[in-house]
Amino acid sequence: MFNLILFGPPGSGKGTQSEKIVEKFGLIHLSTGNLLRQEIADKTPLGQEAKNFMDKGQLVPDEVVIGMIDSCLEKHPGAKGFLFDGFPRTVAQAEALDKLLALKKTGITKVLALGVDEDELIRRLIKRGETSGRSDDTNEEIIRQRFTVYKKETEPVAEHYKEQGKFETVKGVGSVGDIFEALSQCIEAEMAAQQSVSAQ
Ligand code: B4P
Repeated sequence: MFNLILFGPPGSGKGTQSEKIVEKFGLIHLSTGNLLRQEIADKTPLGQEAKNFMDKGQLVPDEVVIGMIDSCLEKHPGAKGFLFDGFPRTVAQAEALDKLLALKKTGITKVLALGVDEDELIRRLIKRGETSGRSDDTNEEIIRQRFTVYKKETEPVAEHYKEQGKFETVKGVGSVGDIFEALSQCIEAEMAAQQSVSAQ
């Protein structure tokens, strides 16, 4: 299997690039942000709990998102691979993901991080908030809170995968097409390396 994590701060373009990657490479897209927003739209108890955290710029509790990912993995037994978008966001989530994948005799192949500076991120999120109706994008204070949480809770996830030699950063500023091209090159190189190992 080819299991990719697209990593980066809020607004770095994970959702934007994920849609293009899954289309080109035939991976199953697992976005915890999208799954949570769907729960909110469906007015489920899980969605109502999640909304309280998301509207404050906080992370939804680990056990909630890990449970969601677990049931999504179960729904796709024959998948060629998964693209994890916005997950894992804490070291506990990363450790849980490693264990879930090990149970399926697979693991994370590569982590690609989108590098974007904070001023650009704030500009993008405020702009998105004007049209998306997303309550976590409309207030600059909440957006800043999301960066604070990112630095404290999510940046250590990068270390977790650097220790495993799987982490690579790609420039996340420029046109969506150019960034996609750079990501595609990394993915193709990784797929070729995986194939040559399995051919040996
Ligand atoms: P997410 O839905 O994951 O979203 P995000 O981090 O805000 O944005 P993303 O990086 O996907 O950016 P996008 O492509 O949309 O998280 C939302 C919330 O859900 C979190 O704050 C948290 O509360 C909760 N949550 C999710 N996962 C969780 C987890 N695992 N654990 C706990 N809580 C969790 O791009 C942003 C904007 O930039 C768009 O408007 C886009 O059009 C624009 N853009 C993209 N690429 C661009 C480019 N190259 N140039 C200019 N603009 C660009």
